[in-house]
Amino acid sequence: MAGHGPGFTVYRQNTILVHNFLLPGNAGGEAQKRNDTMLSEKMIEALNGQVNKEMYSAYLYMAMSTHSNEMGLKGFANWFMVQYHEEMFHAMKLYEYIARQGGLPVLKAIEEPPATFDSAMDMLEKTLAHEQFITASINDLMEIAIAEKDHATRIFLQWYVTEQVEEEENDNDIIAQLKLIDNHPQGLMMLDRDLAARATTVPTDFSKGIEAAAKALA
Ligand code: OFO
Repeated sequence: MAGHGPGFTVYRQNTILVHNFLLPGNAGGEAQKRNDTMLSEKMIEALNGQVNKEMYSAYLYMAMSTHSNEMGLKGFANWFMVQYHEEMFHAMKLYEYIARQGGLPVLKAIEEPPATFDSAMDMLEKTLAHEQFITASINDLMEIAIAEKDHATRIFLQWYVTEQVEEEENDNDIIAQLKLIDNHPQGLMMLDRDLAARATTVPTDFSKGIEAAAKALA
């Protein structure tokens, strides 16, 4: 009978739990910090901000993939779509870390990326500039973790510090090749063929969590 017995109690608890997660009034501020979390309020907010930046990165590279296809550069389109998957993985790793540490992941609006670009060089230069921005943001997160003696987060962020070196190196390599090509269509087509070979190496199914997804790939 509704309203009586253990079933009702469980239903009520679930309802309250769902409401705590979904009501807009609880979407930020104090609600981000649970009593049992190892993370400070400031750390949770900064990590949540990074989730948003990584999601924007994915969105930006998806836009560049779309534009590459429009330009007939299928290899560039592939390279950027692989990059999209990398960024989703970066975002999900952060999301899961916040939750595992007892924080509340808070999803904010993702900014609209540009829809068109002047050239392949324009896309790569904007990619590099964006990655430099992300590197600075990761460094800021690291500074917070160090200042707060949050060693778990400091060690977690180390992965991102290393990853950013690789991200910027990849972009610089392609920019160097584009400079050598100097707008010659034949060279551009050869580079496009090379970029078509890039394959996704990160997990793309996060339904069972990052660790399970990584194991499934191994
Ligand atoms: Fe997540 O490294 Fe690019 O943005």
